Order: sequence, then C-alpha cells, then structure tokens
Amino acid sequence: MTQPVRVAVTGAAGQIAYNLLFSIGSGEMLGPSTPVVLQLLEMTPVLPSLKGVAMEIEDCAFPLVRDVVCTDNPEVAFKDANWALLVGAKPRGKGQERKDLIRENGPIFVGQGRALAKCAAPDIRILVVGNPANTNCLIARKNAPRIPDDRWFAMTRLDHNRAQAQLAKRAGVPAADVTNVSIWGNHSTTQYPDFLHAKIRGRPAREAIKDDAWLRGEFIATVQKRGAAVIEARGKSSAASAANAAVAHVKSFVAATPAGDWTSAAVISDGSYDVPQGICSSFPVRSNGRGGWEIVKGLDLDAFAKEKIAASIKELDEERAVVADLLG
Ligand code: NAX
Repeated sequence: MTQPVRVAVTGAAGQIAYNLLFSIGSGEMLGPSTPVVLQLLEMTPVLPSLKGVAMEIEDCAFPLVRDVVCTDNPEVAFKDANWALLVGAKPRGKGQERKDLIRENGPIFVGQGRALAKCAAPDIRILVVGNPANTNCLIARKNAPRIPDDRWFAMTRLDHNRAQAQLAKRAGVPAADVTNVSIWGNHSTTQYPDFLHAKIRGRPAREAIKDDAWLRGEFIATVQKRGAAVIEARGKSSAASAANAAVAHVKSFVAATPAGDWTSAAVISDGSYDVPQGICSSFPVRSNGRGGWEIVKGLDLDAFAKEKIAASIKELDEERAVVADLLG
C-alpha cells in the first residue's frame, strides 16, 4: 500500500488554510492515489477553532485522509513531514510598517526552521506563504542548515497566476493559452512580472498584445498591487486564490514542468541573473518531476527588466539586513 504523504500546514485555522486543507484532503494537490496525513499547527488560543476545522475535514469522509493531527507544537506538526506549508503569520496591522511586520513574524520562522531541521522527513520540501514570505523563508532556511537549499520555496505562484490572468484578459484568450510568465524578486509591490518572455498561443505576448505602454505600465502595476486591490474590494486579503496557488505550486514541483514552459517560485539564489547567492528571490523555474528543479537559465533581460529586478533585490537585501540577527 502507498505510504501516506505527511503534509504539515501552519496557520491551519486561518482563512487561507480553510481553503487549502480541503484541496489537500480531496487529493487535488497530491493526486487521487496518494493518501495523506494532515499535521496542523496553530497558536494555543486558536486550537478550539482548529478543532472545528478538523471536524469538517472528518465530515468530508475523504478516502485519502488517513489522519488529522492538531497541535500547537511545531515539533509535533513537522514530525516526519514530507511537505510543510508555512501559512501561519500575523497579518500586517493598520498603518504598520513592513519592517515592523518583518520583525514581528521573523521569530516564528526561527523556531519553525529549527523544528523542521529536527523532526521533518529527509525528503521534506517547504513552501512559505506567510508574509513577508521571501524573508521568512530565508530565516527558516538559515535556522535549518541540515535541510538543503533546494527544498525551500516562498510562494510567488499567486503573483504568477495573476500575471497570467491579466495577460489572458487583455488578449481575449483563456488563461491556459498564456505560458512562460515569470515573477522575479520579492513577493511585494516591487516584484517584476515579466511580460518579455511570456507567450500567448505560442507567440510573444508583446506581439499578441501590441501595447508596450500597457505592458510596462498598467500590467505591471496591476499585478504588483493586486493583493491590496483584493483587500480594498473584499475587506479581507486573498484567501481562496492564495490556497489555489499553494496547491498549484506543490503540483508543479511534484510533476514535471510541461516542455517549453516554466513556473515561478522564490528560491534560494545560486547567483543566477546577478541575484546575490543566498537571497530568497523569485525566478522562472522548471521541475523534473523527480524532486529536482532548476532556475531557467539564459533568458535575455533588457535594461527595463534588469532595473526592475534590481529594485526588488535591493528591497530583499534591506529586509535581510532587518533580520540579520535571526539568520542562524
Ligand atoms: P489569517 O490571519 O486568516 O490566518 C493566519 C493564521 O496563522 C491564524 O489562524 C493564526 O492564529 C496563525 N498563526 C499565527 N502565528 C502562528 C504560529 N506561530 N504558528 C502557527 N500558526 C500561527 O491569515 P491568512 O489570510 O490565512 O494569511 C496567512 C498569511 O499568508 C499572511 O501572512 C498573509 O499575509 C499571507 N499571504 C501570502 C500570500 C502569498 O502570495 N505569498 C498571498 C495571500 C496572503 O496575503
């Protein structure tokens, strides 16, 4: 019988998790023949609410769910975990500076990094969703030296999907007809959504859209500020689309990337494209479907793209300086 995959989810009573856990339980994330054990982490005062979520998972009678563990102890949640989806973090308060949020959430990822190093399965892969995702990922990574660089991801798949959807809408085609989208840099308003290499039905997006002013202006700004626009409209931050992106991220790294295409994820830089080694930055990446992946190499970046990416890397460098004492 297939061994269950152990999936740890933090912030498991939060709004993203409420949309995520049922996709994992149904088999959407890991496939219809992979049993799962859900290992759910929450803060102690939130455990009663998490119990309610666990009851709802039970009430789905998912054939693939072998067990649901609810805990406030990271070492229990990460025990033998094969995937850890680190969603739990405090949202930015009203008027709070990004730098203060980084200082507030950073320590969570020190403890979780250490617990992952101590307890997770040898094949652990980690996706950080909680913001500021890139820097939180870097903190956890630095506190888990035994876990190799290539297991760590911060989520930029939602930004990737947003860019794909905006290009599709502008071109009047279904989203699936848009390929080779990529997000570079930080999961923040400095990110660079790359239209230069994007394709629409196999043709360069610039040729299909024929409006460079829109691509360089409104397109980029819409993707960069989409999170804030959703909060403005909904009164709450993106949840279902974030959960959908987390599922898509995991699927993309479990399966091989379709020939000629790529996806986006923030990974520990190997120095590609002049992004300093060791920084957690988003790149176009390809998975081989056997646990391995690589940053797509050899893409030509024009002066405009280089300038945008450099601005985002500068921000990541500044964030790294703010948490220097937490980096193991
Ligand atoms: P919620 O506030 O609904 O849920 C967060 C949950 O995390 C809460 O239940 C809280 O109790 C729990 N939590 C806090 N500290 C914890 C800890 N140390 N251990 C375990 N659990 C802990 O937020 P939600 O809307 O679910 O968003 C979660 C995070 O995702 C936020 O940081 C948010 O900013 C971030 N996002 C990241 C996105 C991305 O693309 N990377 C997009 C969506 C979202 O904004």
